Amino acid sequence: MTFFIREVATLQARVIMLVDLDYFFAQCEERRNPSLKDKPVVVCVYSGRSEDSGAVSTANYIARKYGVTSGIPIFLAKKKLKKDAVFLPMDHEFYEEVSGKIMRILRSHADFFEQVGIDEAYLDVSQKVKGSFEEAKELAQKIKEEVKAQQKLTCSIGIGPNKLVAKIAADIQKPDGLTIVKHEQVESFLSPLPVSRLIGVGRKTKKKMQTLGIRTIGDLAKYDVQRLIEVFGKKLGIYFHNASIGVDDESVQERGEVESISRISTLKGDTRDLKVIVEKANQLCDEVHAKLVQRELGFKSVGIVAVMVDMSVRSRSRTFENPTNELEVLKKTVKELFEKFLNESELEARRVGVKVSNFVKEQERQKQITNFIGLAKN
Ligand code: DCP
Ligand code: CA
Ligand code: CA
Repeated sequence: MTFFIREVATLQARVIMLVDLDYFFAQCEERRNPSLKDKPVVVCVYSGRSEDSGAVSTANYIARKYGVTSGIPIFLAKKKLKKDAVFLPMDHEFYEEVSGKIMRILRSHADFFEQVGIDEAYLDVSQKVKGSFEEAKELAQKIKEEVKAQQKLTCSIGIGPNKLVAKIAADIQKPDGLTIVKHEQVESFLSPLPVSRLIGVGRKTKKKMQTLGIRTIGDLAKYDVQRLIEVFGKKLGIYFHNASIGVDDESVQERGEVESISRISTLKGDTRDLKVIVEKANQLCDEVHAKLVQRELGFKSVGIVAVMVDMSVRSRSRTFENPTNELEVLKKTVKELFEKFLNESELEARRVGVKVSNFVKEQERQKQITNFIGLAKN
C-alpha cells in the first residue's frame, strides 16, 4: 500500500507556486503616492452613514504594528493610530488595473495559471522547472524582480508540491517572502502550525478541534480519521485528515479569460420538430467545437438555449464528471437536452443555441488521463 501511494506521488510530482501581493490595496496607494511609504496607511470602505462608519479593507505593515487589520471598524483603527496615519477610501478600479497587469506577468511564467481573487494566483510550473524545486526558487526570484521592476510592488511566494502547501507557505513569510517546501519537508513544515492555517478551519472548527485536543496540524495528522469523520462528517473528516498530512491533488485550473463558448442561430421557421432543431444544433456544435480545438480546451458542461415564439428564453444544461473534447459527445448531449426540453415545453422554438463551459486545458486533461492510466496499471 505504501508503495502504491509513493508511485502515485512520483507520477504526479508537481511544483506549484502561490503568489500573493503584499498588503495589496495599501501598497497600490503607496505606489501612487510614495510619500505615504513611511506612514501608517489604512484603506477604508466607508459605509457613508457617518463620517467614520465603515470597516478597514486593509492596512500597510506599519499600521498593522498597531493592531490595525482587515475588517476592524474605522473608528477603532483611528483610536489605535497616531496623527500621522493616512486613511484613504478604497479605489477598486485602480487596484483592478494594477492586478490585471501583474497577473499578465505571472501568467507568462506558468504552465497552468489560476487566479484566485484580486491579488493572488496559483502557478503550476512543474514542466517549466522540470520538477526541480531549486529551479522553481530561481524562477520565483525572477518573478519577484519582474513584478517589482515593472509594477513597483512586492509579493510573497510559496512553493510546494501542491496548492495547499504552496498557499500556507506563501502566508508564512510576509511581506516580500519566499518560502519553499519540498515533498520531504511537508510534514515537518506543517506539523507545528496551528490548525487555523488550513483552509476550512475557521473559529468554530478550531474551537471544536481544541475540545478534541487538536491544536496543531501535527495533532490533527495523528488524530484517528474515523473519529474525525464521526465528528465532522465524511467529506470534511477526510479533507481535514488529508490536509493535515499535506495531501492535495487539486489541479491548477485555468479560468477567467474564456468562460464559455456559444453559438445561437435562427431556425428557418418556428418549429417543435426535434429533427429540424437537431440539424441546426449540429451545425452550431461544429462551430463551437472548432473554437474548442483552436483554443485547446476540453469542456465539462454542455448547455442548450431556445428562444420560443413568445420570445421567452429557456435553457437546459448538463455537467459531466470528467472533461471531454469530443464532438460526438457534444452533439449527443445537445440532442438529448433538446429532446427532454421539447417534452417539457409546449411552444415552438424560433432560435436555438449551444453552449459549452467549465473548461479544462486540453493539455491538463491529457495529463489527467495519463495519470489515471498510470494508476490503473499499478
Ligand atoms: N480585503 C478586504 N477585506 C478583507 C480582506 C481583504 O477588502 N477582509 C482586500 C484588501 C486586500 C486585498 O483584499 O489588500 C487582498 O487581501 P489579502 O488577504 O491578500 O490581504 P493583503 O494583501 O492586504 O495583505 P497581506 O500582505 O497579508 O497579503
Ligand atoms: Ca495579499
Ligand atoms: Ca490574497
